[in-house]
Amino acid sequence: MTLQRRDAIKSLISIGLTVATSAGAQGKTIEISMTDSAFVPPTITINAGDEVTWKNPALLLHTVTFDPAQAADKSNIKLPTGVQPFGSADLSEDGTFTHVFTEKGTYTYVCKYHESMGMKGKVVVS
Ligand SMILES: [Cu+2]
Repeated sequence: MTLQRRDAIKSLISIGLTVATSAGAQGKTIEISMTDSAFVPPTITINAGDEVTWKNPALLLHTVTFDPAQAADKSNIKLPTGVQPFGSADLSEDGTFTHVFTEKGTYTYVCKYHESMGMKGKVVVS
């Protein structure tokens, strides 16, 4: 391997490291999109302290609902012990909702308008 190539590879590696660590202590931001009847991706695995932003590019109203009292089927909502229910208001086109997950565990949620169509998601915080 020539010196030049090694330098090129080294600088690529350092760019990668910079990107990976730039969010640093504040955690990463993960984006979830909404189609007409699904969260994309439906399941994510993140670290405690990461922030998740849901974006609704669809014309339909959607919600991000981690509250069993608002779900048609309470068993679609799961929260780690001690975590209070939470969720968004109605999200119209281009609406967003952001939540920082500080407690480890498995969370499941729904869009309360399209739950019966299978609009469900899961966040695993490790
Ligand atoms: Cu919906």
